[in-house]
Amino acid sequence: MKNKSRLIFVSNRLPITVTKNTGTINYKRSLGGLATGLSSFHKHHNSIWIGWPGIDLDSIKNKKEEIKNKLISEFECYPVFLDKGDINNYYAGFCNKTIWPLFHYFIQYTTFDIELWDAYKLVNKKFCKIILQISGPNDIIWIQDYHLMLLPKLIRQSIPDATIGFFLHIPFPSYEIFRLIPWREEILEGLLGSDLIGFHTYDYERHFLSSLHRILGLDLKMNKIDFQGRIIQADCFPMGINYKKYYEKAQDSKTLKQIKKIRQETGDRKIILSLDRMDYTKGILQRLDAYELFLEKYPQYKEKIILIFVIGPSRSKVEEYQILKSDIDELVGKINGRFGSIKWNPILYIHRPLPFEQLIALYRIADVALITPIRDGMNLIAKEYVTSKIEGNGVLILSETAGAAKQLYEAIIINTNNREQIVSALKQALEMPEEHKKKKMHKMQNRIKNYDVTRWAEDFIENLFQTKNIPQDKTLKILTFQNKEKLINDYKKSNERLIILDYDGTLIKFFKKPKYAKPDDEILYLLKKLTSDSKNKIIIISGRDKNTINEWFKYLNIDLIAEHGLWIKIKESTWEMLELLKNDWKNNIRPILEKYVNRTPGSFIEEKEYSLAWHYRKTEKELGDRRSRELINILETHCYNTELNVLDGNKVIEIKNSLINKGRAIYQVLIEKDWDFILIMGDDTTDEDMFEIAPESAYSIRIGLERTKARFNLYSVQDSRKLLRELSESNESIKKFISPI
Ligand code: GDG
Repeated sequence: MKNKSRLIFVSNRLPITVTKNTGTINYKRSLGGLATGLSSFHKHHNSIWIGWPGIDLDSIKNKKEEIKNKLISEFECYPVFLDKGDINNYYAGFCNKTIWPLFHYFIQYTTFDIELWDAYKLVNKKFCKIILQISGPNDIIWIQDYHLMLLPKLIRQSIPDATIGFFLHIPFPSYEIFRLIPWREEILEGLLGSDLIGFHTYDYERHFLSSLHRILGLDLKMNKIDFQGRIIQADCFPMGINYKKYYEKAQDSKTLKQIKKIRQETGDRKIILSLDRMDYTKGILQRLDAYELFLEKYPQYKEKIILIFVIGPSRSKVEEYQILKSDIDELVGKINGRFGSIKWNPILYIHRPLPFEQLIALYRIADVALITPIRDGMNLIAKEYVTSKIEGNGVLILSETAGAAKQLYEAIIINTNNREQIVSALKQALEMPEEHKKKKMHKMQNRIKNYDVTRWAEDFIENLFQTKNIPQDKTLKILTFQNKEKLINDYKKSNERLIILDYDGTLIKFFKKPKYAKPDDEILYLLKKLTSDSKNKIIIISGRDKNTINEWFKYLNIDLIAEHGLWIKIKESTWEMLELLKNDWKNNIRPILEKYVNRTPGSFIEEKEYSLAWHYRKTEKELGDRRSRELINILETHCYNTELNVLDGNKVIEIKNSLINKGRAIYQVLIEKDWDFILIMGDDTTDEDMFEIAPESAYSIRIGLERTKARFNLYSVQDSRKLLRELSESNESIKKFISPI
């Protein structure tokens, strides 16, 4: 079973909701865009669904197994059971009090609470546990929505080769909003466990990419993200509906019966339909306000129109929703009181979920659908309405901040905050000539039909497969446990060992100012311990100036190479210049760098004896990257056909004589002896010259997950230190005590 490839949908809620009524367990289809949309796809594909069945574990403890078995056998649904605490802190908490308001730009309703965040992490782990139990090696895992943004990374950690897609159904907010979350890095890294990340619109996609760039500092190539040796893709896929189902249902005899019933209440008045789940993002109060103004401005419509105002109850335990509900009740009462008469209420208020037939009947009969969310990921109701208007005799009014507006641009597009505009839109809609309506409807219907929910899901999955075929970075080779064991064994067996270590980014992490990166006790202790073994020759090689390097390491019995190989100092002797160089070029290059310092806040020039460096680590990421590209272009033109070399380092551009490079600098020492163990570690492009020149048998390691000519990669400075510690402790013959410096 586990070898056969299946599609595993994972979402917070299963498409089946379990309820308990005086001891009896009931199973019914869940409402909501995602459940309704994907259910049809689920039924017709070799797929299973993992999610929460919507009931708390505490109330069904002794029925857990029974429910699980029924969900699996009848619906191909695997439950993740959540207890009351999870539901309060994860679902009602972090999901609905943090992510939902913030991603919809409602900062005023957003709570940042570490307890809720912990619950979110915990529940994502619970989902992961179930997925790991159920999934097989060939399965495709497709995770849905904002409740599970940490899940892709959690799965990836356990199944590195898994095929994982993620789709966000709500907007991804702009960087300025997203950055407010204290746990923004974890959320982005969680999502990056996926192979493909989908959004409804290009706007959401570009907000996401911009957050990756600005928060995680990742380099992007269009919509491709190069992260930890994997290529991840972000793209937009506007979700569709089950077109056929709505189109056919609109003509069904049961629907026609419902229409007759509705007509008994409304007479032949023109019907304006408003239908939402109770939510502050939906712009419900603004809509009522606009309707009130319409009635005031155009009294000729008195008794000729009716607003059928359907609100699906939702999240009724959350305070903001309770307040919204009472504000709506009050406003509806006010409008009906102000404009109504014995024969007519301008608003017919329905506060309950409607059976499907009634919903379709309303779609089919409504002359206007007034859909004006303040923010909405997509809004499937707009698409359902258009599809159900089989005669084309309706008008859609839609706000520009609903994802659907990007696709349904024949609608009358409004700004929710512009009351007057909504009023004019209503008038225009009510008076629009039939021919005109039909034309617009027809165009939108075709678009919805061509990209229905099946096509949408297939498109996503096709792209997921294609993403998997993107040549993943074969040059990235993490030093595995086995390789490391071999390295340590080779070290132990050898008698003539050469260890060449870059400093910044290899032995010590980066600091905002280079002078703060002084060696700490741990690294000095490790180096001292390694040098105390007479079989070891240790060289520190750095781009730094010789005085700093000397000052920091003068008490250690090691060789030093400074300024990328210009200077060498063997143990206690004095510094010697490896190449004889001229320096007059600096006068031409310095003014260029100075201009860039003035234009780029946070950048500065470091002047070394035989080189100039422009540092931009403290500059705002995007600006620094852009300026560095510009500067490199200018410098390369200047240095063309000279003996100068422009080095693109880690947040630094360095100009120096091309005769100086770390590879050339270590060449002599590499051939000086028949070394039986060589270890070379470095972290940036300037270290690549060493990796290139190293003999095949050498252990060359690049710190950080960049493509490299080195044989291996290690994740971080901690890992390189760990390796040095293990080497220093591996040799039993030098177990004597060495005091830390
Ligand atoms: C998210 C995003 C995005 C509503 N009332 C009744 C009822 N519904 C059905 C509608 C429609 C669905 O619920 C609501 O669709 P939305 O598009 O508004 O989606 P949400 O569930 O809010 O959630 C949203 C969507 O995901 C998909 O990606 O569009 O932006 O927030 O299908 O028909 N159905 C019945 N009675 C009701 O009273 N039977």
